[in-house]
Amino acid sequence: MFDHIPAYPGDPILSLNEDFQLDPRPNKVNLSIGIYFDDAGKLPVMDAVRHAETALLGAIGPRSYLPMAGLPLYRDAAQALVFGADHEARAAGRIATLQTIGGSGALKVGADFLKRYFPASQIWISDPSWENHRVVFEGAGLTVNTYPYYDEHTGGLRFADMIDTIGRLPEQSIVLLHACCHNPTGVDLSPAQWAELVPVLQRRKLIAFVDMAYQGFGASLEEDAACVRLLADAGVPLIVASSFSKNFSLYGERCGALSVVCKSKEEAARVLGQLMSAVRANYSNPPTHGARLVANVLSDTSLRASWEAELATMRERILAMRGTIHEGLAGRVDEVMRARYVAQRGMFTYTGLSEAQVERLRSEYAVYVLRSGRMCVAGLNASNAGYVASSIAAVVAGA
Ligand code: KET
Repeated sequence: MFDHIPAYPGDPILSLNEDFQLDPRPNKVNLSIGIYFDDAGKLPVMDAVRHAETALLGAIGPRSYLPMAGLPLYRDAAQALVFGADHEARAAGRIATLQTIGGSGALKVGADFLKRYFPASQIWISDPSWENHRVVFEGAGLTVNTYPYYDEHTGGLRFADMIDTIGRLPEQSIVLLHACCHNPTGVDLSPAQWAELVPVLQRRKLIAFVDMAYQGFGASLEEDAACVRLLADAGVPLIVASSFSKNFSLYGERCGALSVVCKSKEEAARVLGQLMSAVRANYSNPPTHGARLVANVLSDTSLRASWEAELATMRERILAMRGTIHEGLAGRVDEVMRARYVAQRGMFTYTGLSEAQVERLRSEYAVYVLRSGRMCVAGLNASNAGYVASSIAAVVAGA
C-alpha cells in the first residue's frame, strides 16, 4: 500500500539539529537551529518562568479544553506586548488576537485565513527567508514568490530593489516581513527604511504579514516591535505572527499568537471567528500549560521585570559573542566577511561561507551551521568562540 511513498529528504534546520545530537565528537558546536544557549552552552530556564511554573504546580487544577481562540489572559498579554499596552487599536477593540501553536501555528492559521478569503492573492517573502516560510505558505495552497532582500556582495540590504519590486505588486498581494532579527541574514530595515516602505504598501493596497519570532533579541522589546506599530498606525492591512519560543525560552511549549488589525471592533469579531474556524480545522484548540506560564509572567509586575531583565542579558550576551568572533577572525578572513558579525543583529548571521566550506566545518571540525551559511550566533560562548573562529579561518583558507 505504501510502496510509492518517497523518503523524506529532511528539513534543513530540524534534521541538521537531529544529526548534531547524534554526533559523538566531544568538541561539537551547534550553531544550526535558532535556539539561545547560555554561556555554559545550556538551554536556559528563565527565572521568571521557573517561578511561575512552581506556583502553577502548587495550584494544579482541572484541564478542560481551552476555547478555540485560546486563554483570554494570554491573548491579551500577547497583544499588549506586540502592539504596546496603550495602543489605540487595542483600546478600540479592533485587533483580533488568538493563541496559536508557536509562531509556526500562527503563520499556518494566518495562511489558511488568507487563502480562504483572498484566493487570488499570492505571497512575497524575502530572498532569502526562513526556509519554513515557503513550506508553510505553499502547504496552505498559496503561491510563494520572493522580493530582493539580501546583498551577498556587501552583507547588507538591497533596499532600493526591494522597494521597487514591492511597489509593482498586484493589489491585495501579501508581503511577508520580518519585524526584527531577520532570519537567516541578521539584516533588518532601519526605522527610516520602514518609514519609506509603509506608503508603498499603502499605495499598492498590499497586505503586510509580519513575522515577529525574536522580539527582544534585537534592540529592545519596544524597538523591535516599532515597525508593527508603525504599520498599525498607518492603517496598512496587517497580520502579525508572534512567538514566545525564543524570548521565553519555551520552545517545546509551542506558545505563539496571531493578530489581525481591523478597521472596527465589529470587523475584528468577524475576523476572529474565521481564525477560530481555521484553528478548529487544524488542531481544534491550543494547549494550556505554556500559555498559563507566559500569561502569569506577563501579568505579574515583579515576574515581568525579572523576565525583561533576563531577556536583556541574553541580548547582550549575543552582542558580546558577535564581538568575540569578529575579533577572532581579525586578519584571517576578508573584511566583508568579518564585518557582518557586528553589523548584523539578532540570533543569526549569514556567514558567506560556501556549501563546501559549511560541509568541511561539520565533517572536519564538528561545527554545525546551516547549508545556506546561516550561523546561530546565540550558540557561541566563551569556551567555543575561539575554536569556531579558527575553524572558520581554516576552511576559508582552504587549509
Ligand atoms: N518565524 C521565524 C522567523 C523563525 O525563525 C521561527 C523559528 C519561527 C517563526 C517559528 O517559531 P515557533 O514559535 O518555534 O513555531 N525558527 C527556528 C526554529 C525552526 O526552524 O523551527 C530556526 O530558524 O532555527
